Amino acid sequence: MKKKIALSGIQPTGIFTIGNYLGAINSWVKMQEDYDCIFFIANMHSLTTIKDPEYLNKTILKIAALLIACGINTKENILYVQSMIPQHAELSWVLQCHTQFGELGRMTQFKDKSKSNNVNVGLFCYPVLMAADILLYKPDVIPIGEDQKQHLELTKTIAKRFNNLYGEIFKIPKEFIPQTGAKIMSLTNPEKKMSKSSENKNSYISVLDSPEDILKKFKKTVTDSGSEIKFSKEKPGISNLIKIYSSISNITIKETEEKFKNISYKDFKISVAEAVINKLQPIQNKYYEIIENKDFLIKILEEGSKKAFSIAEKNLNEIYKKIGIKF
Ligand code: AQP
Repeated sequence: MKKKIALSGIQPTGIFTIGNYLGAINSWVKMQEDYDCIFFIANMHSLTTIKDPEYLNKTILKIAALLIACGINTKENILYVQSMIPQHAELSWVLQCHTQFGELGRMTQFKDKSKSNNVNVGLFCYPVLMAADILLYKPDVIPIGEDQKQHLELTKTIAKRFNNLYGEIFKIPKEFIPQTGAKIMSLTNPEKKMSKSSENKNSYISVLDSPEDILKKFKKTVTDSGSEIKFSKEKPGISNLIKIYSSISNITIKETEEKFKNISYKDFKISVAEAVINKLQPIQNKYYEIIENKDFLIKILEEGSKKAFSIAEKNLNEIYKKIGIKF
């Protein structure tokens, strides 16, 4: 029987964090069992923030190597680079003509990222390109972190609007959010999400951080004035650590609370750091093997892009015919 399709992407804005890993990549790896997966490196999205060609180019290959090191199986699934498929940008334009200005202005990520003076139009239109990324391949499910939920809701709204106008074109995708680790927060400000492009290196754990750095960063994490290892709204710092420990160790929040019930904050931080170090060690070892072989990585991305192109070309042709811009 034909499997359902799952699709998701990651921006090459930096080496990914344990937030990206626990919120997204870890579930991508698990989903390979039950779905035909399409994964892409969202380099067009990263142009909204990165204007450094050499850095961007190198990071694309690093992300590809990391995904493979984490367990993405490129023989059975598709891994490609967004910019190799021109249909993403083409469909994005079509969808922009069916999206309201106000809808994009309400996006939380845009509001957060547009606080500085340097706000480009790409940042505003980002969710429409994301809608195009998804709808182009007619996937069934989208594994994402909770931070992307609002963007996926907008994707569904645009798809329904489109289908109402032109007839059934797009499949309405469902989100898949992992139960634990859905949103990992910054280690220095637990009110903000952990981000790979943050200027403060202590705010995140990169999956390639050394054991020494991981321990140092966890020891410095912001916690609260209490002493109990308890998950609650009033304890965002400790709750974030509990979330990290639970998802890394594959146990529930309750089980983590129980396990560390008579432990000090200081010792708990060390235990979280050790669990993260142990989880990342094999991924790092594999990564350093793969990254040496640039030709192998480029070949995988080119092969994946060929497969993605044939799906995207067929689907965009259908869309163009339906909306009356192709004979
Ligand atoms: N802190 C997080 N907790 C859980 N999941 C997260 N994701 C991102 N941050 C967290 C999930 O990772 C996937 C890939 O993200 P992305 O690279 O496409 O974009 P992003 O959400 O903007 O991630 P970053 O790390 O915050 O990147 P920058 O710093 O470049 O903006 C997505 O599924 C996302 O939900």
